[in-house]
Order: sequence, then C-alpha cells, then structure tokens
Amino acid sequence: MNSRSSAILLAGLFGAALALPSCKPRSEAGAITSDAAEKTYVAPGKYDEFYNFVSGGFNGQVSVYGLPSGRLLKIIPVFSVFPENGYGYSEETKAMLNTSNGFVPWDDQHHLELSQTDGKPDGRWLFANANNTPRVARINLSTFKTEEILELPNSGGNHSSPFCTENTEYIVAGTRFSIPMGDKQDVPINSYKKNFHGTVSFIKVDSLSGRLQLAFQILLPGVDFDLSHAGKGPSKDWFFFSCYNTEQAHTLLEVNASQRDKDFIMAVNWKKAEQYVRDHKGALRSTPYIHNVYTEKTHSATSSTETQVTILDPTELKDFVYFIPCPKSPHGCDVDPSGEYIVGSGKLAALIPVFSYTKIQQAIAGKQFDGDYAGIPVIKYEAALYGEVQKPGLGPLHTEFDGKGNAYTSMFVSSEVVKWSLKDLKVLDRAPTYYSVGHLCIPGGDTKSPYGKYLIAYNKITKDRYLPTGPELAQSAQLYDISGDKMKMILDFPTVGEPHYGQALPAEIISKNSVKYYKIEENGNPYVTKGEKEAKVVREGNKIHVYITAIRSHFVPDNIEGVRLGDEVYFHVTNLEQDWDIPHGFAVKGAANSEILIMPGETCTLKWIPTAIGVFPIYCTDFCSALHQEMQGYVRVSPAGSNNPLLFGTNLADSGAVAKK
Ligand code: K7E
Ligand code: CUA
Repeated sequence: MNSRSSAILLAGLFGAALALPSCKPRSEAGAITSDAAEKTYVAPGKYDEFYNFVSGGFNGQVSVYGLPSGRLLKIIPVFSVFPENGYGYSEETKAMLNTSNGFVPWDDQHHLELSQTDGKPDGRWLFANANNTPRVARINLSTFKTEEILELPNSGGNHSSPFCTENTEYIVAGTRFSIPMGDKQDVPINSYKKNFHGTVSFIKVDSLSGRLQLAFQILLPGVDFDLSHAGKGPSKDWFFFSCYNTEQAHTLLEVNASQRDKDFIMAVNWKKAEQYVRDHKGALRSTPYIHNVYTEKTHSATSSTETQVTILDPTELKDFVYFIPCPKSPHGCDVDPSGEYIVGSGKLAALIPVFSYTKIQQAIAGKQFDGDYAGIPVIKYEAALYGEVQKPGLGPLHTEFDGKGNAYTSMFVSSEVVKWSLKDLKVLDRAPTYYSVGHLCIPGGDTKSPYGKYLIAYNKITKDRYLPTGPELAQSAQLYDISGDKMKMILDFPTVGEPHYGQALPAEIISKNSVKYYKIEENGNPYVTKGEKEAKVVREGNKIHVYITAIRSHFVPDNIEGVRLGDEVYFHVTNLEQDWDIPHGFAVKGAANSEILIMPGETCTLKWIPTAIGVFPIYCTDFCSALHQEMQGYVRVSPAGSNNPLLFGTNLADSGAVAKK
C-alpha cells in the first residue's frame, strides 16, 4: 500500500468514526461506577475542590467549572462580545476587540494556559489563544476579567498557543496557516511553496504586571504549526512545536497534506533566540498590530498600534531551531513533568513516538542529522527517539500526565483515553469516551507537578448522551477518577461552546485572592459619579453625557428631558454599592447594543442614539433587591431643533420638573 492510499484509508476511518459514533454500545450503566455519586457530590453550600477553566472554542469565551461537581460557575468573555454583561458593547470594553482588521467581535478559542512560577500554576493569570484572527489574551484571575489582548502580525491564525515557559517568561503563538507576508502579499495561491511562510512568536510577559509584549518572531518555512509546549526542568530553555503539512499543500489538505510518512516536531532554543535578539541579530520588520489593555484604575480599555517586530531567520542564525521527524501529521506536542520526554501525537499514526530531550541534545552535539528541511537541520528520527507506544488506539491527539509516571492520551477515532507508562511505554488501561475525545485535562497535567486525582475528557460528539435538543447537542465532558490503577468514569456533564483544552488547579490558589467589589474612592473612570449629589446631565454639542448612579433600588437621575433626535446619549452608570455580588444592570428601550452590567464600585457606559421621539423607559436588568422591579425611569426625546431644556432628577415634583443637583 503506498502512502497515498494509506492516507485515504485512514481518512476513511476518521470519516466512518465521525459518521457512526452511535454504532458504539450505549453502555452508560457500565460506564459509571457505583460509587460515582459519592465521589462527585458536592453538597449544597460546599465548594468544589478544583477550578476547571475550559476553552469555549467557537463561542470565543472561557468557561469556568467546579470539579468534581461539573457545575458551571462562570463564562468569562474574551474574544467575543457578550451581551450578558456588555463586554464588547460598552464604551469601556469595545476597545478590547480592536484589531488591524477593525473591530472583530468573535473568535475561535482553543487553548488555555495558567501562569506558572517554577513550573507550577501560581493562580495569577490565565492566557487564551484566538485561532481565527491571531490574538492572545490575558485574564486576571482575581477578577476573572480579560485585561489584555495582543494581536499577532505575520500570522494566518494562532493555534499552537498560548503555552508558557516555566516561569511565564514567555507565552508563544504559532501560525496555523502559512501565508505570504511582508511586501509581497498579493500572490497566486498556487505559488505557496515559493511565497508562503510560517512564524512562531514569543511574547514576553512582564513578571509583575503581566503586560504582554511581542519580543520576537521566528521566520519559518510554509508549513502549518499545530500545538506546542515548553520544556521544563532540564529542558526549560527549549520550546517544542508540532507541525503538519510539510508537503506544503494549499488545497485538499485532507489528502495532499497526508503524503509524507513523517512531519515534524520543531525544537526551539528560546534562550539562544533571546540572546540573538539582545545581540541585534534580528531584522526589524514594519507591520501594524493592535494591543488592547484594560485597567481596573479606570475600568476601561484602550487600544494602541504597535508598528515593528524583530524577526529571527534560522537559515541565517544557526543552532537554535531543529526539526525532529514525527509520524504522521502530529497534533499534540506534550512534555512530561520531568522535562525529559516529548510526546508527539500523530493523528494518522498507529503508534505514539516519545522523544528524549537528552538524546536530542546528544544528536545535536554529534550532528546526527538527516539533511535539512528548507535550510533547518533535521535530526535523525532514531537519534531523538526514546521509544514508541505500540498499538495505543486510533487517532491519538493529546497527552496529559499524572505526576506518577503515567501518561494519558486521547484517541479521537477509537473514542477512548489510553493510559500508558512513561517508563516502559506499555499500555496500562483504556477507558471509553462518549464520543470522539479531543483534549484531556488533569489538574496541573502539563506542569512540573500535576495534582492528579481527576482526568476530564472533552468530547467532540455527544449523540445519544443527553436529551435531544434539535440538530445541535451540547458538547460533553467526562470526568474520570484516576487515583487508582484503573480509570473510572464518575461524571458526565455538558459544556458550552466547543471545549478544546482546559486547565485545572486547586481552588484555594485562586479563591483566596478573589476581588469582591471595587472601592468607589479608587474609581478613576473619567465619567465616574461618586455620589448621588454629583449626578448630572451635560450637553456637549449633540453629545449628551448622563452621569447616573445606581444603588438599591433607584437611579439618580431617573427622569431625563431635553434630549433631541440627532443626539448621541452616553449613559455613564456608576454602581455605588460597596458590597459583594450586587451588580446593577442598565438598559434603554431600542438601544442597538446590549445591556451593561455594572459591578459594585465600577462605572460603565452605554451609548444610545435615539431613533424616534417619545418617552423611553430605562431600567435595571439584574434582580438586585425586593424592589428591583421598581428600579426604572424615563428619558424623553424631543424633535431635532426643539428647545426643551435639559431637565433631570429623581423624585421630582409632578408638574414643572426641576433639575435636582
Ligand atoms: Cu486538538 Cu484546536 Cu487543541 Cu481542539 S485542538 S481537540
Ligand atoms: Cu438594580 Cu435591579
């Protein structure tokens, strides 16, 4: 069988599994162990043991679950607008979604990484990638808010991201799609081999503030970068990236990018790259990209345009980028807790290769190369290989570790999790998933010291698992107890969006730092109203600024007159509450955006352009007190050119409204 027909055969296997997962037995009874309820029951009022942060895939958000209960605790808006709290709609947060392509209100969010200190999660930040319009985000874990989004230039889509080095010196991003870049971008697609390139980006993370800065990019041949992980311990100066399409196909990749028996894992010595940058060995390339930063000081975001990036070319600068052959279109690229073993998961491979960091170093020192690929040395497969896991299952995708010498690999096609030993590469256990598992997550499972205990499988296809909900069903997650020799499925819960990677850590690392409200005296929003006496309405040309306060259970002002058709009205709502979990909402009839949800001590702005004359209700959208339903008011809109004066107040007399200061 030639490689082409084997590729088609394997692609067929994929297709069959996609089409017919329901041909598997529906053995829920056998799938859940009898003590499962006890193991996952978190009594009302009790807290979960772990936070589980899960990527939202095509909803562009991050969701937060408790483990072991599987309870959904929160959705954190990141790359997509979120009408539930006004993220991306309010004047303060709109800037977060600016890119060089303009305002991009959606993305496809695949991978998450918790910030680390000495290879362990430190609970400070959560990083997220955007697969569509290349971006990375930083979420503050004391507020669960997205604080920063950095766009990546010279990239066609950011998939192999945002994995971090052992002390969060860098997070990375690699382009999934190679593209033409620089001054030659309008080229025929079939000139791919000549004109298309890939890059991987190293983004510096400020150790105190978390601020992101694109430190350098490495210019690479036109292949597709898929996943990555940093080395740790002995290998901490290195980063590993999987890539596929070393065939450099630009059409029907299903077949054309499955020709070669091996693609690559790319090993990058980032310490050496850093030195090249310090020695000014990089080339500065001008290219615009947008950097959005949200600050708690003003409760608002600003965008700035960056203009340059340092590019390192590994065909000129030696000894910091190497390719390692890896069978067949590798996807996951995972490094074990010791930092010695690098696991490549070839989606179409019938085995799992495990590479040795020590052997890779010896191969580089001894120049055990198999020529080069586009000018980059290719290490001999056998010289880098520690061993192969034989017959693991079909369609290996991703591997996590339990810190006890075991690895767990997801098998998409055979719908199972396979546990194997790092020591002798023997398969120890298999557990079915329902169905077609993608990523796995063990708390701390990609760090130096995994917490173990649980494994979560995030599955692509749910089919018969839950009550039918029309053509689309929720994705499913399955929780396994991995504390014993055998994996035991103990819970099955639906998720939102499409979960890809997740991260989990003991709850107290985060919960102890959780912010309860913002101090009103520290509110630096330029439109803040620090007390009801300061509430006012100000006209500036056709702009009306409403400085309005909210506290249980009224707005000041709640009657506003003197707005004219053609005006732009800005409701700057300050929530005066100084108490945990008392947000107020704000909405106005006919507004072309969402509500805003204002946290205690915060100011948020809703922009409204009235389109008709009349009296328009405003109200609080969050059931904040027994008299929440009374938390309402009116705005009167008069014809353009009317000379009704600006009047505003709360508890005004019935006739002859008087402005209350
Ligand atoms: Cu396997 Cu985008 Cu990490 Cu999903 S990727 S499964
Ligand atoms: Cu404030 Cu309801």
